[in-house]
Amino acid sequence: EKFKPLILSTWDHGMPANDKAWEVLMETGNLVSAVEEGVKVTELDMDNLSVGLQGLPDREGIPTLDASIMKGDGSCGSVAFVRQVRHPISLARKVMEETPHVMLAGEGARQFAIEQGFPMEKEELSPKAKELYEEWKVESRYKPIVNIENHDTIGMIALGPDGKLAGSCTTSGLAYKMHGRVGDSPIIGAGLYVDDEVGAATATGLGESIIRICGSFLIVELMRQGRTPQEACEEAVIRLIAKNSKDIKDIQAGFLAINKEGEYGAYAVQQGFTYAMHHSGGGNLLNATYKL
Ligand code: SD4
Repeated sequence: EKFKPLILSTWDHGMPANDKAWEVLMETGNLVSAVEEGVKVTELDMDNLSVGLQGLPDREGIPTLDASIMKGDGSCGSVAFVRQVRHPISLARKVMEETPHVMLAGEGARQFAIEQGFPMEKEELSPKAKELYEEWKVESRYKPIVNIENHDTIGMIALGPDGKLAGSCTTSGLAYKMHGRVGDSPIIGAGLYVDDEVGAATATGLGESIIRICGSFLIVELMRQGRTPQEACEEAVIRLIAKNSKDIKDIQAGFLAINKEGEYGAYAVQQGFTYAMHHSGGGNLLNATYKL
């Protein structure tokens, strides 16, 4: 099956995000704006506890955000460990378009946001995040758990009508992470990679396990060598399991890929990874196949 244009996003919240991205693509023809506006829907979704400032905080009770955006010509931008910014994906786009750099982190990213006129939000937990954080503090034990709220990053990849590609990825990262921890989502090649010559890939799940294998770059390179998107995602999961074998029962990670012909694939370590697809026939939610 091939679709062009085609948009894929991680998890159930990918549905409304894809709807928005599709609308922007149809109205403006701008693929980067489509993937930015699409995931901004999730950054504002108060029910999502893994994306945006409403997400679960780090151990100190502070929400810190990671995001990246990339075009198939190699342009990219990202922000990591940024505070008080409602739309880190838009800040990542500013890094891509307005600076000579690819990545800004922490206080420097926040200063750049102020300079660019982004409003600074109060550093307050959302009611739901506050409640869960207070519960967590009782034992303060950090253990990644498969497929619950702390795995809900949105990664979006899109193929435009002209065969060009773009992607975006945004997250509040793992719940109760150490202060300063950065995941895969803002790391170009880990959480997101896009190359117009080949295709695009994005990741969700335990960032450490994804960074270890340069997951999204790996998938694009496998597709370059002739694998289908599905085969490339499966190979990446096998590699991820091999490099993270000791704790694998507690790890979830999932990948999405599109090639420039409009074929797509999805695969996860464990059961439960859903993803949203949108093409000219409309949108639907699918269950990824999995290895364990
Ligand atoms: C991270 N990959 O920071 C992100 C978390 C995630 O769905 O995907 N949640 O490790």
